[in-house]
Amino acid sequence: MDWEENFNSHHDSNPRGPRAISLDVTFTGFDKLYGLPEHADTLALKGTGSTDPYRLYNLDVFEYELDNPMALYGAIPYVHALSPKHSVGMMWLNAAETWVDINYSNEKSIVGRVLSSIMSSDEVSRIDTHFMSESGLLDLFLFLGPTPKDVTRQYSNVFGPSYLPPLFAISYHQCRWNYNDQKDVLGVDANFDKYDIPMDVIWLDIEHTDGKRYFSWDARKFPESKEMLSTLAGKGRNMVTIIDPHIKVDKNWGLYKAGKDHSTCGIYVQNKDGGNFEGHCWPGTSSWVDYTSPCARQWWAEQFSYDNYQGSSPSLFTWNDMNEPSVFNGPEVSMPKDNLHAEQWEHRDVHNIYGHYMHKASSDGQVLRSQNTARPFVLSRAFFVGSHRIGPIWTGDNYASWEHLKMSIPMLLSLNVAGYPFVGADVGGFFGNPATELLVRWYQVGVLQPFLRAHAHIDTRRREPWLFGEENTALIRDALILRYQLLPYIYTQFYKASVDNSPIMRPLWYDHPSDTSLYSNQEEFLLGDSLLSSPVLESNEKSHLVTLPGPQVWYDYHSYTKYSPGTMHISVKLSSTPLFIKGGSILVTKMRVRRSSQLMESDPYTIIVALDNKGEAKGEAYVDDGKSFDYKNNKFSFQNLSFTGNKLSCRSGVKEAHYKSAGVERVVILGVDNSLSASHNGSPIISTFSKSSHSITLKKPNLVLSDEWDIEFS
Ligand code: NBV
Repeated sequence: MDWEENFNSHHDSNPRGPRAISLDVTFTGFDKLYGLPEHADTLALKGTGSTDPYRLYNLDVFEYELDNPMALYGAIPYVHALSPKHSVGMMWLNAAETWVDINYSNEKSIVGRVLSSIMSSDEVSRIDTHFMSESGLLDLFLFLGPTPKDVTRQYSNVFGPSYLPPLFAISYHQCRWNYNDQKDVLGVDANFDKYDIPMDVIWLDIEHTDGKRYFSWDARKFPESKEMLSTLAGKGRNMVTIIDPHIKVDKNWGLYKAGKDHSTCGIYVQNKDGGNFEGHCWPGTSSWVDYTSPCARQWWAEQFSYDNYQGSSPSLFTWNDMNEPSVFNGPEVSMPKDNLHAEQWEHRDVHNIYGHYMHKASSDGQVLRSQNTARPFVLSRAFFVGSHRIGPIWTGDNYASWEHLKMSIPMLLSLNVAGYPFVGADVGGFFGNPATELLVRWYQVGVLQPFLRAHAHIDTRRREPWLFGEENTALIRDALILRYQLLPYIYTQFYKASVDNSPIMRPLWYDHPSDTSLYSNQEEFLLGDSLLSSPVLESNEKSHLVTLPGPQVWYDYHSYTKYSPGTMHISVKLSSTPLFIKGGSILVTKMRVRRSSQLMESDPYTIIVALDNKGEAKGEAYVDDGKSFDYKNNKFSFQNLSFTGNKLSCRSGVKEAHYKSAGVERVVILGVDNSLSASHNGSPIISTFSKSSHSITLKKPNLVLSDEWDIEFS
């Protein structure tokens, strides 16, 4: 039988005929469904009765639309079903094109009738889903909860926890298509110092290469890349260069030839007739590396060695773009489905996992070049189940508009719910020129999201933080300083994600599943378990709506004002970044800000203790060298901090772990009504009580965070 198809000018020979697989799954007794990234759509998934189903097919979509179930760059076919008493997760592990239909109803199924009699309720809500994939096996994983945190743990047991990034990776990244040449790069770097703004990484887009031949430099623009890298490294700063999966077909280029002539395996994806596939991309005619082949991945990883990647150095890291893969003249700007990969798999079978394997091979390459000593950092645009174990992704080509700023929140939350904690959106918006107010607001939101990178299209005006007048530079500086202050806390959240994949950016319902009023909240989010961000997302807003879930109290991060839970309006200015600390938690921060995270290594900590209504609090602090794998040999410290019965205690949470951290320069206790005196081992510690903010500040307690100690209050 002949199953070939035509799609516009494209032809799919479909030689193996129809092999689709589908399954109906009903979630009985659940109110909402979340997950299924990547879509620019609401956090709570919508019923698809009157729209297309949610589509999962990694694509390079030009100017993607909002509130739309259309496919984007990555795919995780995973849903999380939520009700006040129960959460479950379901992974449909299939890398072929997948569509998911969703129907919410209160109609009773047989199971529903039984459940409603048990639960003595009249209505049991049910969510019907229909999963369909073009080919592949039925490989289904159910995580039975019952709480969202249990689901996360069960997910992590199967798909692994998140990767632990180096500290610079969670700091601020400055990107643009393109920083033009060495002089431009060093000028941007110098301006960050001039304007006193912290920054860890400068990025180079495709124009830095020799004719879009990756692993090369344009010799005219970057004649001395190593010197440039070492100038940056001198300030603790790194660089990232872009490396795409398409390889210019150029018989005179060593890398292309090496791939073509490889002796043990095919390096490039083949067309349906078995020749190397050639398509069109940035460099012109190109071939695509077949990352699904372990042998091709090994070859790719070797390209990152300092010998192969001339002009690179240990402070140079990687950005993988266009790895959906994007093929300019292919169907839907991607690869023909009848292309062939290793072991004769059709592209149709592995499409959604292609970018994941590129991400993995690049990351492996960095580990290899460092002989297993330095943690890798590779940003990818395409992703699949398991990519969270490799490195971060970002949400691709967004637009400089308030709508896109707002959309970054549900998009990043959906990714976190689906098991991908290290994610971010281009700060400022990729396309278009953000109005100054929007840019400032975007920084204020971005600094509280897991991956923080400003980026802009080649046709946009320059928008480095100092180009918008002194006042706005100060606002952007303040936002970035907030990020750097919080790095010890954020890094601790990344450590926790590396143990059990707990989300770093969380919907409010995640920690408060019984509060159904939070189920559709996609304007606010939790950063880790102790901070709540309620960003300003409207132009010219003066009065801002905040929801603080109960039962605990909250404290304004900046003023220490105490709030009871509930929904309220607070007044805001352009300088306001509404951020709240959960009562009952303890955070570690660093208040002295330097040029880069690396230069802050030995700076002392400020511990913030936010008491709950019982006068208690607890928290954690993770510290290591921020760059190597030594933590795997117990060279880290994980401290449990607790405040009960008028005593602040710091205890080692992992006894066998040892890493000597910096000291503690300040302890601030929030929610105290009277002045208290503090002492450690009988020696008094200078403390000041603020009546207006109900806080006590202890100065120079002379303690080390990684030691065990107590501070007594009387
Ligand atoms: O490499 C150029 C861009 C890059 O800046 C962007 O971040 C990617 O998402 N790339 C897409 C290709 C062209 C986009 C129009």
